[in-house]
Amino acid sequence: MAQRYWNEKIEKMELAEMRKLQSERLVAQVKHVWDNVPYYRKKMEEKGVTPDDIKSIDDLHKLPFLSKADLRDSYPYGMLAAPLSDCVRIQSTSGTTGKRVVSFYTQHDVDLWEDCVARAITAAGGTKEDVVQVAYGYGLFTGGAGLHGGSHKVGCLTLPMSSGNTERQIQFMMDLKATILCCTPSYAAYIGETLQEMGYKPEDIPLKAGIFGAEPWTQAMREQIEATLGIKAYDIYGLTETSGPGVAFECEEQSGMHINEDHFIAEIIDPDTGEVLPEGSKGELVFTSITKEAFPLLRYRTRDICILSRGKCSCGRTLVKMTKPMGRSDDMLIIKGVNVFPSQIEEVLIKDFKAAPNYQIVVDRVGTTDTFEIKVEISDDMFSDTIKDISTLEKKIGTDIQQILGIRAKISLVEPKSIPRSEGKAVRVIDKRKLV
Ligand code: DLL
Repeated sequence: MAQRYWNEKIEKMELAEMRKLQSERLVAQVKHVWDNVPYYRKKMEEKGVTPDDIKSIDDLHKLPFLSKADLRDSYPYGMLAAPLSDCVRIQSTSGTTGKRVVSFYTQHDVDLWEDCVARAITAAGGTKEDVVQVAYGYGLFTGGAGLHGGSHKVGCLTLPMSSGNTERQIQFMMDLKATILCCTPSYAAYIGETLQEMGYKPEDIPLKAGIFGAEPWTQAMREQIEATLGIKAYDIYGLTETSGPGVAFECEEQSGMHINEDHFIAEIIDPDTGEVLPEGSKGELVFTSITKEAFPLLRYRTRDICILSRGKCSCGRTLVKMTKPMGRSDDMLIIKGVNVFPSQIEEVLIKDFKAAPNYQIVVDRVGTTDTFEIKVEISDDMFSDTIKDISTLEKKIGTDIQQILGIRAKISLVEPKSIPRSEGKAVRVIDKRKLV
């Protein structure tokens, strides 16, 4: 098999050399943040740490954590570490209100991001001979922009399809002989189903590989996608806060994702105590960006639960591997690829009902498609037995939710007192999907 490295020197670097590189970059990055981000400097001062205390990666644990709450507090420019005039791009998380995260990039940051994605595309077998169909959403979401940039960097012919319009996707895939498909795993499965319905067999399709991420997916789902599309399906991980996709990527061994450690230092912590856990422990993933100029988050708590391992990989890479995320240490759900916080739904319900109602979010997966239902209890004074009133209200809530989240939910108004009460925390979410 052809060599599948984009940057062989880095991807196969010995651990001691990598730690040296990380240490040098960390020391410089801490100074850069201290000098340019008063918000983080204050956090360091509160902890009694100065850049002089950070001499190598062994001192990383001394630095304070950052969380989504910090990003909200400092929105929009408080974490910016470069002059705005040096920034060339912003990207953002999904959702139109509430917990939006805005990430800034200088041209250097865009380049390093695209470089990380180029490694992922190369590991999936991509070369300049390939035609890459990017069916992640374009726009503020990092999926489209990230895979697009990486594909250009490798020199692939890039089809900037964005998501949706599945028949047109298939038409282009066949006409322009796309060999690599990039989208969420649920959209890949849907494209597969549509192809089958149109009478195509896996061998009729030009695809050879897929690069899928942005949401949890199981091994069973991988096998199904691989069978219906006749491809090898590779996982890719990332988050807006750390650039986007490409923080970690799968190689041909398909047993976890290699983290681009020359750009991101990964730690696993106990989500309750913040204590750093030894390699092999299951805990919350924390990233420190050591090369970014504009938005260099130090010790950022991702809330994703996973395990890191440094076992030998048959691909030859020495980069540490993370398992697929096994869950979250907060209440964020990913439904149809969109990040959803129950509090965003509650806000709409409060607005539409003028009072906090009892509600329950029920998420399931039928085949490979997520289903999303919100059961809302009508209060006694609102109770209406005319079906027309009920369906008007359901429609209004549905439209408002879609405006906020960007995805549609089935709204079911249910009778007063029919949602089970809890003596402790209310059970707001019932997630029936088996994602790990
Ligand atoms: O989802 C970036 C991305 C785009 C990754 C395209 C891969 C491909 P956010 O919208 O900020 O960024 O969501 C980040 O999505 O903290 C995880 O919980 C989840 N996530 C991302 N990749 C995976 C994956 C993009 N491969 C959040 N498996 C992260 C499971 C994933 N969950």
